[in-house]
Amino acid sequence: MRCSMAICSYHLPVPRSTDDRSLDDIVDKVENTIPLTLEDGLLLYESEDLWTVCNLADSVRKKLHANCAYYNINRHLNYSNVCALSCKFCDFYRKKDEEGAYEHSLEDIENEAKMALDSGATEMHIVGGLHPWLPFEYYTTMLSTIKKLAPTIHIKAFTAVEIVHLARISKRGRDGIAGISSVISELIEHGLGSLPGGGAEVFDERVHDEAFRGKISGEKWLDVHRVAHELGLHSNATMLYGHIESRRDRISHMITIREEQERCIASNSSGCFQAFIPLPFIPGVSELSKLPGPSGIENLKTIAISRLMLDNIPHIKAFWIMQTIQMAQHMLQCGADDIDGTVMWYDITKVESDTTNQSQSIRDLCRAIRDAGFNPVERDTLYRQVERDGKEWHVR
Ligand code: V47
Repeated sequence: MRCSMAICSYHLPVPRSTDDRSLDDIVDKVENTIPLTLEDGLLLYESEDLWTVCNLADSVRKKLHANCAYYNINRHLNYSNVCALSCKFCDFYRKKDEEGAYEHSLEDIENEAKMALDSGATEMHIVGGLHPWLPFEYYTTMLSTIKKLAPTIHIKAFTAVEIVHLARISKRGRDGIAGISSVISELIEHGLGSLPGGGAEVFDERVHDEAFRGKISGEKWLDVHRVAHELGLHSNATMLYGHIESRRDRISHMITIREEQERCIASNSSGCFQAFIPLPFIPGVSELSKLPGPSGIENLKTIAISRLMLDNIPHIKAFWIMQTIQMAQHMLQCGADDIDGTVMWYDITKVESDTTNQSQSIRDLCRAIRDAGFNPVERDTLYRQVERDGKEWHVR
């Protein structure tokens, strides 16, 4: 089958592996596109029939995307690791003047944009810590510098947490919707193209207070994305799992995202959530480093269950940097349809190397996707198919 972004209408019966019939009701619901409940989500997690869970998710994924699996040519940029917050799961942040603390100059950022352009990238994904002293102009100049040098590159930047921080430092007020709207509008004028999904963590108050007190609440995170959608930006949503949250917290988080997307679709906002990205907790040298992080099976289940719970989100991303490329291949067979891109430098987490130099060549990404049994499709940030001739590209 040729790959296209259109939703495919063919129907695959779900193959079953065992005599266990406990998932029958859920299979029925999925086959009849009935949204799953919190209890359904928990039953899927508790089931030992991983094969059925994954196959069910694969059947949904195939209905949406047939045999296509998406990747992009991108460059991640972490402009500073200095952060006013001290989230317990994070081993990226540093305090100002602490060893290893950095902030990139606008010259560095210009060089990054040149390298992105030279590599034929379609996207720069830019996030950083909540820097206590960088002025708002640093962020707007960053965007306009990149846009001037590389107007074709889509800038996906700033988590909802950073947006609230920018509203505060630009004296628009920390909490008001008007301030958030005004800051996003100004960033759009300077070249912002969409919001990444970071900073959502898990929307549970107990977990928030224990592991990332001081960060914006779940409601505030949703407010920022709602405003961005109303202003015409698409965005993503993440979930950081495998630390001190429960499976119930994860399913509630997914249902909250699904409800927000429902509202978004019903209100005819010009932007919506495009992808959901479950992020497995990577202990590193964070304050929670004694925890083991989620197992491979938990990771597979979480991807599959995300696909099943989030029936109104088009894409489920297995972010290869955090999942590893090998697990991302398995995940393509369990509900994921996207593995992110070439990346190049990534500083927030490190799984397989000690350095920020974490990249995959286009050839290796495509090989991994083909090896998993799918057709690699290069997409831009908005999931439009890219036609490429070396560094030159256009969307279909
Ligand atoms: O917000 C921080 C998470 C996020 C750890 O939108 C950690 O396309 C695991 O949001 N272990 C940033 N996760 C990454 C992110 C993202 C990644 C890829 C694609 C997209 C997208 C978004 O990483 C943070 C936080 O939730 N994070 N520390 C950790 N130790």
